[in-house]
Amino acid sequence: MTVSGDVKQVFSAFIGIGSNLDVPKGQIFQAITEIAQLDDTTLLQQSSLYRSTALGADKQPDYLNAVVEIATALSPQALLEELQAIEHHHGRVRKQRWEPRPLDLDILLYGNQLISTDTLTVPHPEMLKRHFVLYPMAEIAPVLNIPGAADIKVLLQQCPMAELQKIID
Ligand code: A4P
Ligand code: MG
Repeated sequence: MTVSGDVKQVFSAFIGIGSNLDVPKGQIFQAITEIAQLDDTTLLQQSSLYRSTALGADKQPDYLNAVVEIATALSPQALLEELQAIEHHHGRVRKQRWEPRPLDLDILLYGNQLISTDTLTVPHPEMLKRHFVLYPMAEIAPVLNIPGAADIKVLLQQCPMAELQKIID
């Protein structure tokens, strides 16, 4: 007997979450709940929260950041669109790059794929040098290769924790 029908392939993906407006801790926990409720998606792991000064902008509130790992059968583009819809629910209005925001969701990794389209670059191009991405990611995935780059342990050695603070509740 043959079994027919679509079999959806499931990938592990890492999502970077950032917020520096409107009670960032609440924004991040709510976003994690919403990510966990996406179709064809399961939340696997979530990091602690990390506080850091806003990169690339003067006089902005500090950021809180976290990283989650999901298992998803959504395509990379479908996942991006779902994450942008969540950002939108959280009152994110895009005006200019690197402005303060209640919620920023970036696809850091999608399986071991290298993706370069008009709307999506994965691995996220800035992640390799950002302490607020690498430390929470290493907390939940200490043994991980970043496709096209290096093992996360090597990247951490090149990226001091500096003023990044892990928040223990
Ligand atoms: N896009 C391309 N690749 C991706 C991806 N892998 N994940 C496109 C998500 N989006 C991706 O993003 C602009 C476009 O990038 C999207 O339309 C999507 O098609 P955006 O979220 O609208 O704009 P943005 O976030 O202002 O710009 P960008 O370049 O994504 O900024 P980042 O890299 O997100 O940085 N300081 C601290 N301490 N912590 C932070 O989290 N974040 C930023 C923003 C600046 N400073 C920070 C932090
Ligand atoms: Mg972004």
